[in-house]
Amino acid sequence: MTYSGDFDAAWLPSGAFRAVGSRRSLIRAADAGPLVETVYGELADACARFGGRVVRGGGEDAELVLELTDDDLGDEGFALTRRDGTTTVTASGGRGLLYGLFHVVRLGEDAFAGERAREEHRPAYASRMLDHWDNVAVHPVMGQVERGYAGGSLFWADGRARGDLGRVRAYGRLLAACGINAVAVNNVNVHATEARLLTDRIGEVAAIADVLRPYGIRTHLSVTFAAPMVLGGLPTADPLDEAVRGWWAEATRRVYEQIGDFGGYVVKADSEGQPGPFAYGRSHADGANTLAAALEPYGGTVHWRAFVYDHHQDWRDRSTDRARAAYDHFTPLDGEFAANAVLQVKHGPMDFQVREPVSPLLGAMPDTRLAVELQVTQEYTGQQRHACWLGPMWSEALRFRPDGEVSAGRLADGLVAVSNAGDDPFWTGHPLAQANLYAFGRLAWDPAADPRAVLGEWIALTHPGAEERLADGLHAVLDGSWSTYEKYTAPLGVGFMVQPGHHYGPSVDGYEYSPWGTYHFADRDGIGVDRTTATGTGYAGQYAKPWAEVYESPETCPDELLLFFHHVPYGHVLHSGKTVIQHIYDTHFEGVEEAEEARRVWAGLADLVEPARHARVAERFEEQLRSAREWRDQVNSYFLRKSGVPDERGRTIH
Ligand code: BDP
Repeated sequence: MTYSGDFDAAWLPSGAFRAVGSRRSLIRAADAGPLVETVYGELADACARFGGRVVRGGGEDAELVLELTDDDLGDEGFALTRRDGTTTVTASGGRGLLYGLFHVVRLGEDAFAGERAREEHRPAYASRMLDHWDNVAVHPVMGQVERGYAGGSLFWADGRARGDLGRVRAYGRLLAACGINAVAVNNVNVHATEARLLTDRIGEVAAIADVLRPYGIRTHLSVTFAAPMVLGGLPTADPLDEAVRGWWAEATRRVYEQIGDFGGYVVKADSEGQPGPFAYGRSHADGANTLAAALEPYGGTVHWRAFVYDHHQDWRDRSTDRARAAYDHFTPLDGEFAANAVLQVKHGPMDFQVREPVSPLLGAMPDTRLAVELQVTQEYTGQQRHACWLGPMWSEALRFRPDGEVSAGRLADGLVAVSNAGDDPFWTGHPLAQANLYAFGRLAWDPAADPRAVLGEWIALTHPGAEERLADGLHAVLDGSWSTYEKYTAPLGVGFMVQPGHHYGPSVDGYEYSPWGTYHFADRDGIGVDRTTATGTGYAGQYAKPWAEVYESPETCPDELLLFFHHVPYGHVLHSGKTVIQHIYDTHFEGVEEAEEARRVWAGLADLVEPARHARVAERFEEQLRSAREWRDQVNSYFLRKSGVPDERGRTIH
């Protein structure tokens, strides 16, 4: 498919279709639906470009066959075989066929070489969703996309749904090509204009849903818990009130009149000022279940966020540790949520920091459907001005097992992420941040995949036919970029130390004396938050064994999480053999050196990368380096002055 818009082709440049587009293909599907049409359209376009041919039906001798069969592969799975010169993709549903086609595109020429025994592919997570924190109207403080670093919204412009949805279609196509099957089109903080998308403005959502549907993507909407009052004029939003329940049922019926395959609602309630059931003395299960009941007749789901905490915290009160909040609020409700309610849990207990342990809630609600929420938009990881490839971080989180067993299986039932895409020509502001979006989709399909291999896929698809030097260079600047970012920012899992409000750049004490519950407790003697059961907030005790024990003691706690769980003196010796203070100095110097090296490597790739893309990344590396030095200097001089301990290597600390 070609798009006339002036935006980057990301991981679907036409060259990626050379192998499939130069062959004779056959599509066999008895009752073709919109997804089969999409598969046909993709192949027809590729063939028009590369001289192949695609036919429907039968007969013909083909090199690629895509076929709907009765195989039991689920709606999204597919099987791949190659025998006697024919590569065959079979699927039992249209989505499976589309994912199978994109799989063949990813394999390129390899899909047409030798023989291939039957391989079956099925997604690990049935729900693979992106939340867009997009406002329809530009918000005075947050702008159009809350925590968006890639321009304006893909969906909304000039206060309404875009008239030309061509770019949304291209987005849907990119998402399908990495396996994403659901999108929520507006911000979880629902302001007045956006609230109305649920009722009199649902037609705009329907227009977006129409464009995403052919790529197998279901559309969801963030709604305000107070909707029965603000939209329905009722005196209450009490979820157990009959009139309120009736209002939700009727509003939902109307939504499905317009969008037959509507995915459901996303709700942020009793969180950072959003309304919720607490106002009526009701539980979050009561709240979620009222919306779930309204959605149930139509097969919809409510994603209810577990990001509930007190943001007017007193640092002296150890019982309200923000890290404990989600577990404390929600575990007593296990078993009470409706079957079509999904509790959406941030992967860490705090808020998308560069390093956090995995939320203990994920292992503690066996009778509740859970989804893990990741943040692809780089709010706390460099805001798409810094190169920070998050595949390794997510891979680590998704492989975590609450009971300590290493098993296949999944951490939860679904996977959700906050999108990093916008109307920027490169989609993601930083062109290399496209790799994060791609990796989210691929890891949601297969969380056991090697993240480095996933990055390799993205590199190969995005730069088909490129010299090995380019792939090596991209690996060199991205493979270790999360670790580099971690080195020059907040150390050893302590988190934050960012500028309040916009969260870009260092401010060691930025959140230290405010009520948000985000502290490092540094004083002249030491640093870190005591979250042990013995002497601290008790957070470590929210884990099952072995983790409760591993985290409880500084002897066994992994270095990278030490300050998340423990308050220790600066002279505390890490497993690495370094003291905490020396670790802070060393990592901050190293992080800057690594950023310098990445900038140098990137500069050396100028002859291999399209000039506009190269220039955009080069400009971002300049800013990354400026910012990394600022982090290094602020953090190192802060701790030099607090601790009075000099750098043992005698480097100048500014
Ligand atoms: C925080 C963001 C804020 C979001 C909130 C959320 O700073 O903009 O509204 O998460 O997840 O990380 O609701």
